[in-house]
Amino acid sequence: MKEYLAKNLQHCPPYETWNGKPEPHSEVPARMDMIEKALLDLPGQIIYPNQFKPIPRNLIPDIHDLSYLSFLANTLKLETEDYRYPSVFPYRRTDQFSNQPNAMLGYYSTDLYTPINNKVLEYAVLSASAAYNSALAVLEGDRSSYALSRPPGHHAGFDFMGGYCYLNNAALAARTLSGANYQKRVAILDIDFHHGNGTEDIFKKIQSDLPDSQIGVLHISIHADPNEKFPYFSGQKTIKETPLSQGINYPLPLGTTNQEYQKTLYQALDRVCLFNPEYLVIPVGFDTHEQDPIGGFKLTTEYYRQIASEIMSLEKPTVFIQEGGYNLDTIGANLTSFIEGIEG
Ligand code: Q9C
Ligand code: ZN
Repeated sequence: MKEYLAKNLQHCPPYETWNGKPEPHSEVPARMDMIEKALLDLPGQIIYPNQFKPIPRNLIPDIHDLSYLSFLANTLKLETEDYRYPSVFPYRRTDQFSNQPNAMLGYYSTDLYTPINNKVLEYAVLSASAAYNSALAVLEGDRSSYALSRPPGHHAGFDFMGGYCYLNNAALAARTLSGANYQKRVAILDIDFHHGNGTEDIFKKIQSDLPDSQIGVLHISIHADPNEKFPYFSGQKTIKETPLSQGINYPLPLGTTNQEYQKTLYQALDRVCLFNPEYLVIPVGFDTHEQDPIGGFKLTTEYYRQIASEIMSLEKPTVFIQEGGYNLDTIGANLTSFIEGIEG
């Protein structure tokens, strides 16, 4: 399997704010050093950014709003690499926009975890390129590929950033696999600890008017109960009557074990099979691990092998995209176990 590595070691937000106080940022460059170390010990072929093909110009505007992209483009004009954080957010249902820089930063942000500087667009594009190139590998016939992307992407929505994410890597992979008019069916199964609210938002917006029979990209997510954890305002359990365009959500309680997770994984994989996709996109987060500092599930390193092999048993060409996973001591072993499950 080819593994596309976008480490972006320079990307280093200094802190995230919790309860008004700065705390060390969880999404640190060292995550990717540990990931690269693990990859070097595995038989796959690591592809570095100097070998990435550039993302065609039309693709990103297919999944993100032009005004949001122009906001991101304007970050290039910031004078320093100092990270800026929002201070003010629009109140609900306001119809008044503001071009004032601080106001715009609040408008396009969902939280105090995702700062901007004059380099974040470059980092986000490189991270998205790993996802795009992974999708190309599968389109060219590989059975699987893995984008080791940083910054992550699944909390970036059609017109917002958040949860450490700026551009939606998984959505870009799905768009690439599905084609311009979403002719080919793609199922996204998000197994990060947090709800994939950004990806859900994008495909909801793109497909809002479509009946179930015409959905091109189906979004499914297994994640922590949003009554307990970020992103709080999305990811509640789907009911039978919910149109497929809204996505399918499986919230799980804190403390979820391998066995409990496995039951839900089977249900989710059944839904994937019912949809009968040509391709799979799997946003992967090792923040479901028992020792993750910001998670709250109890999955074990050994169990990731089984998750990956259950996914591969569907026998669909599959693109894996790295999202979260914040324990530097276990992220390497977790990735190794997962990749061994992919390779069987
Ligand atoms: N006090 C991803 O896993 N919450 N993003 C942190 C710490 C933010 C996670 C709270 C979680 C964002 C890609
Ligand atoms: Zn996460």
